[in-house]
Amino acid sequence: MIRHIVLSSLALASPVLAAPDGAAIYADLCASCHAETRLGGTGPALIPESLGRLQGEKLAAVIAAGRPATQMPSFASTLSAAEIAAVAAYVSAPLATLPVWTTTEISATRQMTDYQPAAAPVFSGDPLNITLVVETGDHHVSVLDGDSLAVLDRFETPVAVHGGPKFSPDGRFVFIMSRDGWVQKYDIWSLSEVGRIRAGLNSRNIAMSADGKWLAVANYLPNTLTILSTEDMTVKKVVEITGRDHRPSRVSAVYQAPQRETFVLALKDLPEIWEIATDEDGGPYSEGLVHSNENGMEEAVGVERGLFARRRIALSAPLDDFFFSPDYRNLIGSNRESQTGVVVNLDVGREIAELPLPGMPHLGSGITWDRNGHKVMATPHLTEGMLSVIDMNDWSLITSIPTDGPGFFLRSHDSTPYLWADVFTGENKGHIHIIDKQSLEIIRTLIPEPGKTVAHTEFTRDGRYALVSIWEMDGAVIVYDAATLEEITRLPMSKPAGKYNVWNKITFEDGTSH
Ligand code: DHE
Repeated sequence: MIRHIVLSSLALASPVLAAPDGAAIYADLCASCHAETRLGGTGPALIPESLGRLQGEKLAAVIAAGRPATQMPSFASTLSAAEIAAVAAYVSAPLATLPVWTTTEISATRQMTDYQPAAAPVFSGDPLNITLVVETGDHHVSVLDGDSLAVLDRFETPVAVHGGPKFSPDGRFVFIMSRDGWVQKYDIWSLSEVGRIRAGLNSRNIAMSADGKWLAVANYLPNTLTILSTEDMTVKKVVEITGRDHRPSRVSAVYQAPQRETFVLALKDLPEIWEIATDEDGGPYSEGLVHSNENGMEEAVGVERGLFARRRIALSAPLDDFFFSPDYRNLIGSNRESQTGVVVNLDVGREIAELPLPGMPHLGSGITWDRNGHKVMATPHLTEGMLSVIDMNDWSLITSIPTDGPGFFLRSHDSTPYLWADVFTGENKGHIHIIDKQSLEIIRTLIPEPGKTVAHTEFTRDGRYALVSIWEMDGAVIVYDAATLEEITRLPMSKPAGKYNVWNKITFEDGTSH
């Protein structure tokens, strides 16, 4: 009825074709799922910060066609192309005022289930050889036994999970985050959800403290880091992100630095790195702080101590993508728009080297291994068919390996001589390169489903199987014998994306990105 009035009043208002009113169409057709505020309800938030690259024609195409296997219907037969474009433009416009999302609002979203924790795993397999498969097609996670390859449970997640789930140090609990800021806790032993809370409105990723007590949620919107208690998912602290010059910043990502007992934050809009202590003493690195000032001189700054004490490290330019050396003393960072990366030594708190890194490196997907007595790292590039391999002793570029197209993810395992690199976009998407970690030669290219997206590898605990996603709605996880590279089986899944083995993650396996 409302829609009828909206459209017919438009028609009456002008005999010439009036431009459709995107706001009115939104209120009529979209608000019931996505909320009048556009901040999300059963459907995701529809604001530029959440839509990201889904803009213009791409966004209009989703409104027209809907999203298969979700509640998002097709509007192609309900709305004209001009109406679809108007509503797309409306949801692409920034909100007039930034929403308030403080401890009070976050706490009000907390929902705990009344599940009964099991005293021991309710299944007979190895709980540390569980692999979680994030199925983004219908927003579920499959709990896969890494030995029998049986799916032990399949549970619903918040919409649009992004980034790696984070496991408690003993591997029993896992935390999963959606781009809309929902964080879900799941008990692997009991195969049950524990609860969930909306920690941000537009969130990037999560990190767990080394002692397993705290979970940090990196937010774009608002400009905050939310720290939750992992025990009961209550809000412990909401940290406002403002620079030394009082400008606010989005948090691109947060990482756990286990040896340092800190969280390390990549800030999208400020030339600073933040380190936040996660132990009661304030961490060994919260004292005697130094940073380089505008003139490149080192100067001491105020010492903060105690749980969540903050340290700022000044940079020459913002870095929004990180990789760490295995001892977490050095951080390799890049600004996606620049052609270079820098090495920041976290002990001395300043940049110590520069690296040539063209083609938008995706450092977050980097992995390390030993080669000729040196620790090396490799990172794929998001905009060109290339992998950079870097010597972590002297930060030199060992080689650039040309691939069949831009890749997103790399994986390896201690027990295999190979690394697995996908081609995520371009005409060769779906190719998987198997690369010898010593010769750096591509020894085989797998093309399991020509024309389909095939990406993201994960190994089982012992490295016996390599699991690869056919990243399609009617997709599958392909199980390969990691030694012979022969296909063992396919497990049907709904757009499987990332896969995460408990053991590889909690032991910080070299071949996995952290
Ligand atoms: Fe990701 C991890 C950033 C787009 C799927 N992605 C990460 C991490 C970061 C990141 C910082 C590491 C966080 C962690 O795991 O704790 N991703 C970004 C971007 O900046 C980028 C390019 C743009 C954006 O929209 O945010 C981006 N990412 C994507 C996608 O389009 C992908 C392919 C599909 C999707 O679901 O959004 C995607 N990102 C993933 C996955 C991981 C990830 C599956 C976890 C990888 C892992 O093995 O740990």
